[in-house]
Amino acid sequence: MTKTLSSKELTLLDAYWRAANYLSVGQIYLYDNPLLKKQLTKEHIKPRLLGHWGTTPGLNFIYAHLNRVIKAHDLDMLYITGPGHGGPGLVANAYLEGTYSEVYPNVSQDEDGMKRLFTQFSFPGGIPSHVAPETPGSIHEGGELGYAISHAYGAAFDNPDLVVACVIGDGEAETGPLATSWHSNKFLNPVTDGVVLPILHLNGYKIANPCVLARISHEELDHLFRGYGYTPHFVEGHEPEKMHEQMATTLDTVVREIQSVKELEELVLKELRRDFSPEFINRIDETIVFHKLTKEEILSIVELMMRRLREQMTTHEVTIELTDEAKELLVEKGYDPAMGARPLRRAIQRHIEDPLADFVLGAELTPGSTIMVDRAGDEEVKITIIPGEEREPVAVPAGDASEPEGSIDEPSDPSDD
Ligand SMILES: Cc1ncc(C[n+]2csc(CCOP(=O)(O)OP(=O)(O)O)c2C)c(N)n1
Repeated sequence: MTKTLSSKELTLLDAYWRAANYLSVGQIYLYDNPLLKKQLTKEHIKPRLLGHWGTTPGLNFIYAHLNRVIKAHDLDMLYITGPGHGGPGLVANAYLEGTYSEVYPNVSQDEDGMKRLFTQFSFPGGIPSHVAPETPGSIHEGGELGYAISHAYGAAFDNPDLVVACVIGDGEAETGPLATSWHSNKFLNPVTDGVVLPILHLNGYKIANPCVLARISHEELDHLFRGYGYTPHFVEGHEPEKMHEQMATTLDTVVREIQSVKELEELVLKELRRDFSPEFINRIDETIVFHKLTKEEILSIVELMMRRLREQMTTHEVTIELTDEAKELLVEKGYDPAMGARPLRRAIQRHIEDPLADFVLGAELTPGSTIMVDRAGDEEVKITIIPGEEREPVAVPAGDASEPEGSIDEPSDPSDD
């Protein structure tokens, strides 16, 4: 399989990440001996430690990978970090890039500067242990957890070309402000606003205590975030080489997804501008792009539609059961790439409701009966009634499967919804 990262890119990314990690560890622990040229002694270690290591390698990892996609896809990007004491990570990256020394020339790009970088961290007269106003380029102050996503969306509003990557700590995710702010995507206009890319950092802990989102199953997490309107991707593991490749591949996929939505929006607007006057265009509040339905989604719609029919049949005190094969047939008959799942309503009517109605009108359904719906071949549905108690099974004549499917020109079924 072709890899996203060449071996050179992988080596460089990993080297950058390890350098940022070293600079972060140095800030937390080292008072002196910044390049470890001398044998490490107790005197080189800070007497009172502040900050904690847990979140930093993750923040640095994401930082390095975002730099790669910014260059690879020519992106305009902002990085917001929410988790706890992530300060050393962000300061380390600003130093590694040279920005820190540009803003603070006394923290120079040499051994002396590095010593100053390490000693000033969380030290009287120095810098705080979280990202603060004095951190170059910062717009989001760490320290009080809960506002990473709100600030990320705030940055994206009215900035159509901006992608805001936002790391959320799994501990931070348990604060009230953060837990509610996932819904900010409802206020985003894909044409006039930028994009927020939330990255949930599931390192399992808020300092030393377990976090809920890291302890629930992938399935539950996936459903939760789909419910909020996001498309989750999982990047997980502990071997750096594999993680780099996974992260690079995932970020490329995500960037392509973002770009295709943006391009589609632009295309729709371009088409509209061609045929409609500006007065009309100005009255459009929002453009919503519907993605193609997957087979699983159509199966779920079959279930929903059948639920309605089941409810109706309860007035006759009968139940309906569909085999998986029958559902497959309905999916085949009821899905059209151009029309989505709209023909499904008609397929259910034609293949199930109509033959059933004839049967209900022509014969009495005994209370307690079960209507079995199965597939009788490539084209047909077979319906069998299993009477409540006393009667033999009765086969219902199948609907006319040769009848043409509803076309786009057909007026829509008023019962469609
Ligand atoms: C509103 C608020 N409550 C509590 C704290 C204290 N605090 C600082 S870091 C932290 C843990 C944060 O956990 P997480 O976001 O998972 O970050 P990580 O553990 O990865 O550093 C807590 C509770 C805080 N800074 N702000």
